[in-house]
Amino acid sequence: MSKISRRGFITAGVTATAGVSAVAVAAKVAGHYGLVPPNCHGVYGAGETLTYATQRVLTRHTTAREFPRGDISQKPFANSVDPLPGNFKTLQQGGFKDWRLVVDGLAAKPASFSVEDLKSFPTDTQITEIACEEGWSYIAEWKGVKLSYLLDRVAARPEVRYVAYKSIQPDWTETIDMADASHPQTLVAYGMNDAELPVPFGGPLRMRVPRQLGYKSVKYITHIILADNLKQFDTSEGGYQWYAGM
Ligand SMILES: Nc1nc2c(c(=O)[nH]1)N[C@H]1C(S)=C(S)[C@@H](COP(=O)(O)O)O[C@H]1N2
Ligand SMILES: [Mo]
Repeated sequence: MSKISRRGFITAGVTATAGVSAVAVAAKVAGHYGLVPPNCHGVYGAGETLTYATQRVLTRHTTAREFPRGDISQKPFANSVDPLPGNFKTLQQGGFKDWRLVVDGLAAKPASFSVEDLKSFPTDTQITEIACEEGWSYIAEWKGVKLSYLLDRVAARPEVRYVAYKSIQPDWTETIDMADASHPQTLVAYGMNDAELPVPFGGPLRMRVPRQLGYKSVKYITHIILADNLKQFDTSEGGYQWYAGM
């Protein structure tokens, strides 16, 4: 995510609550079972490990809460974004007809999809809440195609463990593990509240990861990369947690 720094805000709380020694033990156990998130280090890191490991063991198969239509927020709040680059504006003027989502990396059949292509695939909708780490949230209906469908479509190789996705905004790349990438609620969204996804909310395409905090739901996505490790990606998250479960 972009370069805002509030390192340790959440993990400091977790660490304080759990007690440092208990957390350190949990971190050791988590390391043994492959449950250490990739940017974990130090005492804060141990706190993050505890959160991630707990979530992964207890909630791997759970779903984010879905809401009735009447709960959709009347005034959803679009968080501000850095100025969109010139190539975005050119694509926007063309009604996003030339927008492409490339899906490659560890895939037997890498592909490049237009928004129209994505709309021709099986459609999924969900009414979920997006929550920013800064404290606000809103509920909306998102429409799109399941990320898992795209993973199948490009024939993701069995060694894939992480999925990265990049925005046309150069600072915005995020990564998730397969528990979230193949989760039925993780969508590549092109619609919101029965309309095209508006630009302030990430149109024409955004990732929706409703089991994690808002910054994992990257807007204006152009590239999805399937990988077996995270070394080539920035997992510093601008000081926030890599695993932002909610
Ligand atoms: N490309 C891009 N994606 C982004 C952001 C951004 O600035 N640029 N902000 C993130 C953050 S911090 C949050 S909380 C959500 C906000 O989503 P919203 O604008 O629909 O409220 O988008 C996320 N995705
Ligand atoms: Mo956010």
